[in-house]
Amino acid sequence: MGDPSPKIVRFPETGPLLVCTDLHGNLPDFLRMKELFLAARAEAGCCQLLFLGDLVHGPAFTREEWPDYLGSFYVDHSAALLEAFMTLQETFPGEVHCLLGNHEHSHVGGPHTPKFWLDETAHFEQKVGPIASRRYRALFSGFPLIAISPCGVVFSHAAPNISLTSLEEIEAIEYLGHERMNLLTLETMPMLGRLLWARRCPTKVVQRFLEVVSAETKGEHGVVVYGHDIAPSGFEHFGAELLMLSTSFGLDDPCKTPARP
Ligand SMILES: [Mn+2]
Repeated sequence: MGDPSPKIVRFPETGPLLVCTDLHGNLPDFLRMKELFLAARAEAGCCQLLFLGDLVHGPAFTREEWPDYLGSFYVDHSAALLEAFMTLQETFPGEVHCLLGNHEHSHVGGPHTPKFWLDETAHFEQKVGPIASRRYRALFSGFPLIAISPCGVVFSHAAPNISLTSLEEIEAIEYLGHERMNLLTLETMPMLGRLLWARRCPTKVVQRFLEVVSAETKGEHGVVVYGHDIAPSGFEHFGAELLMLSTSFGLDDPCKTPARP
């Protein structure tokens, strides 16, 4: 049976859209986005807020142990961040979204992730307990995979290193049953794996991806914005088609845009 949750978010024609990625339990960064969202909403009368996945699973170091390569210090507040996200989503229905990241997928059918703990999927569920784990799995199961804005931008968690022939292929993706996915070579990964794990993407592949999206939405889509990786200056672009926004960790606070007051 197919998953009934839509895998594609389609944004309205007008209004501001705020995008942020890979918070990995960084609650102050989430609250900053919330503040910007509320301000933009008050000014414009509407606003869309999009996270590109990996809300959860943060570093487990004390301030003393914190390595330089992880950027500005923060404490992992993954569960509190999810609670704040759900509250915001309930308060503003249809305006707050999060794409599925590989870290959320690890709770609903993907391979368990070993970034900051040997098995941080099991670690997180053990920490929050079975009742909260069930709620969070239900939340993650409903996360979409890509978002499309009529202004010409498409959003995904990782680089869209997939050969897409129709958007229906994305709608048909199932999250369950990928626990043993081979993460070592992209070639062996299914479409879902590539959408959640690819760090880069050849120009021809992203151009083809954008052609398919443009043809099916009768739009002119020229850019894919994604996250999943560290860009020390906050963002990085590859050619004209790919814009990567950095993860929260691995980056000093002044390099996060817009800058904190
Ligand atoms: Mn990721």
